[in-house]
Amino acid sequence: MSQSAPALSTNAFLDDVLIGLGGQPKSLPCKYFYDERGSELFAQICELAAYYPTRTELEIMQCHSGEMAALIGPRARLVELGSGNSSKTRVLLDRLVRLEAYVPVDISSEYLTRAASALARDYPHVPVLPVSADYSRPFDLPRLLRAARTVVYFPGSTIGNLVPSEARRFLKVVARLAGPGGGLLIGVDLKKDPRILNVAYNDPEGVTAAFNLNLLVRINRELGGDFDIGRFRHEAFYDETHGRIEMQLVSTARQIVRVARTSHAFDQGESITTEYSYKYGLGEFERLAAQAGFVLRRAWTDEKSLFSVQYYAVDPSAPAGLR
Ligand code: AVI
Repeated sequence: MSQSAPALSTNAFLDDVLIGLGGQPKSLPCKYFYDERGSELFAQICELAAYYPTRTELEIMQCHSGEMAALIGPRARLVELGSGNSSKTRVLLDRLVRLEAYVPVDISSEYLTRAASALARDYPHVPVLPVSADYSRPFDLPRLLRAARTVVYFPGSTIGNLVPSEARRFLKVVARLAGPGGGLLIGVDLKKDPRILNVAYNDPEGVTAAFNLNLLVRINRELGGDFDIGRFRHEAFYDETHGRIEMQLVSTARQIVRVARTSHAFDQGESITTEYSYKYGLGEFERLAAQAGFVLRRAWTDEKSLFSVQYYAVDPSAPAGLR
């Protein structure tokens, strides 16, 4: 509960934090996990034995990249959203024929520049045209004269961090970006035994806990907050009703926290929701994508059906408003 008037701010991070802490229940947007330390911790999560999505998606890519490349076809413009270090993309780039351009889009220009120059060195025949942008907002693509089609690549099941209504809206924007004849190659985490999910977000090494708590460290550093990190603990659980992992930071004491001249009272056991990670059934995600103007061409999964990579075409018969 916010006990004093929020400070005036021109800072989106501060605005979002004050709105989230003022809500009931309290929440914080997961996009703010990724400062430098948060990105490092996320990279460590991807290497954990318990966190199956990254290695399983890579395995699917390695097994089926030939088919994926055939569906994408020659002379495409491949646009990767949230490209990070573009590691999974290399598997595709090894297979794609006469790619007109690879356009990595990432909010972190530092990551982007590093990844783009490494790719340009390793794939000298592929024009790499990085775009530094927050892909959740409208942005322009570099103009190309010859690209046959635009294919958007959105790996990592980042789509799962949006609630389904936001995911649908986001996919509509992607369909518009890809345009007529375009496609979408997307990584989607699947529903499974909740025990596997619960361990993946509660790793014994405590890296996910550190990743979650780092959000409070970031608020303290960047927004002058006074969160006592020792008085919050990480919690993550699978909510079967909503089909999602919910991550929270739980206050272990009754306490008042100050952020930018606002006070926020916590009861003992009160939580801040920091992330949802939705898991889908194959048909369930296909229906969501169809509502955004996509038709499924092919879905690949691993042997245990933990994760999927799916290729969609922009539906030529979808009404313009859907695209
Ligand atoms: C980035 N995103 C898809 C991850 C996920 O699994 O939802 C973020 C994450 N949160 C905790 N561990 C990983």
